[in-house]
Amino acid sequence: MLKDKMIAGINEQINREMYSAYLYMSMSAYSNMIGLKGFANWFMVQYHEEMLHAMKLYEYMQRQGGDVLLKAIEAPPAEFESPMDMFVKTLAHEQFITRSINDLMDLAIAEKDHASQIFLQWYVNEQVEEEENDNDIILQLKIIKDDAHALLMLDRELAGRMTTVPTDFSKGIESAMNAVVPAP
Ligand code: OFO
Repeated sequence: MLKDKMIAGINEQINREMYSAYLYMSMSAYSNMIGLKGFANWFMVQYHEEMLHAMKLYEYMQRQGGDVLLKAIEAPPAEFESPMDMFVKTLAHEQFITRSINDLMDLAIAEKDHASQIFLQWYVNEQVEEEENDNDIILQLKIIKDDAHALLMLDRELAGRMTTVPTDFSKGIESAMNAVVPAP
């Protein structure tokens, strides 16, 4: 059973994860538009990761008897200055999401909501990985600077990122996770 404050917080987090998906979908479209198909792939894989984040919250809420209340998703920016601009904005957004997850965890602790604390632990770990991935790519882009050849090499590398999360949630998260074939 979830308390009202936790229901409100999870509904807000569902919206933030959906915005994250929307933001990375927009960055994917922009990357395609400027000819960086590897970057476009990386952001589209990230879109799928964010949809999983939203769907896990959606399912947890329903399993706990809370009312899912979907809110309008804000429009993300459609244009960016450069690959570096996209990743700096991605990192800033992920740091915002980390703070949001930490606030939810603080609430779960204050409310003595043990089930939500265990559930949110997955997101706490996930945010460490998300920020690390963005920081790694920002460091590479700093080395690349204005070297077009090096940028295309990175683009080729990012083209290899595979979607390793489920994309069909019709039978629930667990069944979707079991259906995913692990990357070789
Ligand atoms: Fe990118 O971690 Fe969810 O939002």
